[in-house]
Amino acid sequence: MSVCLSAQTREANYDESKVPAYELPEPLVFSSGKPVSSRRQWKKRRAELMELFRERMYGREPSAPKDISFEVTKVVPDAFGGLSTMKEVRIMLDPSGEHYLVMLMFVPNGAEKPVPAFLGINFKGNHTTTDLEEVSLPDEVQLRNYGPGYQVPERGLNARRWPYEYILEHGYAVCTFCVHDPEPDLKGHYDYGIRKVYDGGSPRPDSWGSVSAWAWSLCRALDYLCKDPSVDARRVAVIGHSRLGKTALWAGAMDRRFAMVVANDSGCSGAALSRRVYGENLGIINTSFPYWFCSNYKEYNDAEASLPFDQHELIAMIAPRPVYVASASEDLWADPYGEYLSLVYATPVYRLFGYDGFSDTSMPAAGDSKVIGRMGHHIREGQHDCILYDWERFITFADRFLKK
Ligand code: GTR
Repeated sequence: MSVCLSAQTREANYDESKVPAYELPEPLVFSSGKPVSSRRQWKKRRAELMELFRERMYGREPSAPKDISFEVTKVVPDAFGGLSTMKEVRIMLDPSGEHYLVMLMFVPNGAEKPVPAFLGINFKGNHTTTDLEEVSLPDEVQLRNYGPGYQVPERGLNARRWPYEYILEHGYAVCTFCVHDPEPDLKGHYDYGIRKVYDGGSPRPDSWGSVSAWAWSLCRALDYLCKDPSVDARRVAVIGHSRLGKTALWAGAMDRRFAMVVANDSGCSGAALSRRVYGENLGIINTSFPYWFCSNYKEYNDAEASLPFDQHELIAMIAPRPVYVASASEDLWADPYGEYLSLVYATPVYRLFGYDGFSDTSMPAAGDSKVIGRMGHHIREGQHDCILYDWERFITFADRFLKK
């Protein structure tokens, strides 16, 4: 009987009238029931939430490695017809030299240095983010860490998601690396990624999942940016689409050096409230992608109401830094309304810091775009994707906070 029930709830619900009645945990109330009434108390509450998210959902990441080296492996001073300097940087993830990121970066030429930057992971390889021939294909070490049988996708395949020239013309550097560099985004590939190295061979129920490993790698990329004089590491926006939007949110919570966070179509276990159980739900995500989160998280399959937190508290942990949540009207799998509501329910924490946020609980119409205080939101008409339309709005938002 119960098997039957759980199979039913694992089917995605798209009917608003079937969203269960739910009560969200209050970000400004400690687990003990005591209210948070000052910024100093929020510091403690935030630490309590971080601990809960680590133990129950993302898993525990290792501390930043010491003595990790960087190497600039390529410089092209006149990329995009002179608009930009392109660099490739090898960023070591462990002392063995067996695991590294190859970060591709474009810095606008002629702009006053250091410049603000966007940093985000790509799905299929640096060479898929642009047609530029100068961008290297993955090397032998990278391919070995992606696991056997990996087929290198064609150059420029995902270029529409990375409108580099537009970003550069607006005065921002842009930096990216392939998701598979730290940890392959493939089921059953634990043996190939960085998680295993730091887990000491085998995972525990609260060992980091791959979303945590990707987020941690964004922090390592930021470590490098702190040493690159062309970029202002105090003005870096971490950005991501979909599973990598989930990752950008967690990176922003984990590492307060990120000055801004942008999550595009991040959906279930990203910006969307889990308790709405609308579109993709925890049972579905933990079954399709059992390696994204720690194994404790599976306890909440078909039991969202028993989570000790919800995703609005992930947004709250980014406060008071600027945060942008974007949705697409046809991307119901990601629950656009639930993504928006997370902003609304994180607003009390922004207010504690003296910034306004969203308070209207009605669903914004397709095509709407709004900034209130340090929160931005839009819902693009169309499908799950990240295109120039989205970037135009991210840049307008970033101009408010990251330009001098
Ligand atoms: C889907 C997954 C979503 C989202 C998406 C993506 O298959 O169910 O949570 O992450 O992939 O990353 O494009």
